[in-house]
Amino acid sequence: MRIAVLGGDGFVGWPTALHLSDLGHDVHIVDNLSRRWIDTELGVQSLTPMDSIQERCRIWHQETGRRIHFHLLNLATEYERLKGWLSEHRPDAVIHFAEQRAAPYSMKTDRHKVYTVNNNINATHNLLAALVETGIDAHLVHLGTMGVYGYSSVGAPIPEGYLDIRIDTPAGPRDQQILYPTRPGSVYHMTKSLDQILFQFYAQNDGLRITDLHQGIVWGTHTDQTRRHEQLINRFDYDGDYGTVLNRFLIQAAIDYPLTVHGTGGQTRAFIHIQDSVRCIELALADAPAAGERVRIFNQMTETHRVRDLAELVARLTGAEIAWLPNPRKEAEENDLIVKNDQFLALGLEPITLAEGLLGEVVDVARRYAHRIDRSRVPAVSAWTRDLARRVEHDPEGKRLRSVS
Ligand code: USQ
Repeated sequence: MRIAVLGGDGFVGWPTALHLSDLGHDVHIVDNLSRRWIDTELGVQSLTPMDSIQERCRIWHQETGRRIHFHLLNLATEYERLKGWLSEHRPDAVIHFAEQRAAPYSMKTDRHKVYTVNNNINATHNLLAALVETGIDAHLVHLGTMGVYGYSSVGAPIPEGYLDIRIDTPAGPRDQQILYPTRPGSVYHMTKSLDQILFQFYAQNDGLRITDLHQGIVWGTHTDQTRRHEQLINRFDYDGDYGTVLNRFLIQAAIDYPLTVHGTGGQTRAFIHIQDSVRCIELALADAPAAGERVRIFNQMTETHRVRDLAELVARLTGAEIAWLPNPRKEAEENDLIVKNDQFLALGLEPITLAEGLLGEVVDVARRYAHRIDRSRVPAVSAWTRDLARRVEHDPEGKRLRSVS
């Protein structure tokens, strides 16, 4: 298949492009390199040294003989170019990762909120409108998030996208399936919730064939393909905006930094290893809905964990200390989470669950590149509200205290 990977320079996009190219697909990365610009804005860099996208593609060709093509294009602002690109390349499938993906970044300031909404919603809508206009019958696979469901403890398992409901009508009770009501916890998660409505409309109105993957928190760094050459290494974020919880704990353990648990650590979240993430995309691609069918939704996760249990596990394995910090986010202190993921299991996914070996691998990567870490960028300081901002802990290491004692 000819596959366009929109956002193929990012944390999940890059290993996905490699995985699909390895399977023999003709892969085209379309990316505006915004993630690299955001690193520059924030004054941070990936823990792992990342080459330019052109260099990464050159190394892949050198190692495998396969070509991955790179196209510099901004989906959100260059609508006509996007349409022209689609007409020229006519992909069989489009994988859409091209959105700003960090909740803390989306909550930093009003400017970051506006950027995240403009970028994410325009990118998605431009793509949908362009697919209709060019008449390209590509299967669109979108990287959504488990966060659209929200984290209130409902007690019942979260279904894959649709909720069975019964409504009372004058003719008696009627059963229906509706999109699971969204309850986003950040502006970023809100954009993914809005995406769902855009997808619903275009599937129903224009028969676009769409799969939406509600992904959990990705952990790990290497996949089978990124291991093949040092310059194919994946990006790895550790900073307070882009680093995600388990990877942050592992890096913090590697550099002898206290594990930064927000609040009581009673937040339960869904997780998936990066290797399973790319495998799920392969499985979803092979299982496209037909034109006229509703959007197919998968829960792309393999297990759930409570944040404090993860911190305690990492502390036990590495001897790290835990810092219990005021939570910069407005979120439930404690929640339960039961999630259905039957569809991927039925398609043959064999989940990689949290194992000491894989956790150790991340700690090893972090130790190897520890010299690249700026400790002052580790604290999560983006607060969800002004009140919370006053309580944010800027110095979980207690460095200031130590320096005067
Ligand atoms: N947390 C800590 N300490 C930290 C960092 C985070 O306790 O140092 C807590 C947060 O308060 C939150 C939980 O860990 O309760 C998860 O935070 P996260 O940063 O790992 O994940 P999140 O902001 O939800 O976003 C990440 C990705 C996003 C993806 C989402 C999947 O950045 O792109 O959509 O995970 S999910 O969480 O299932 O919605």
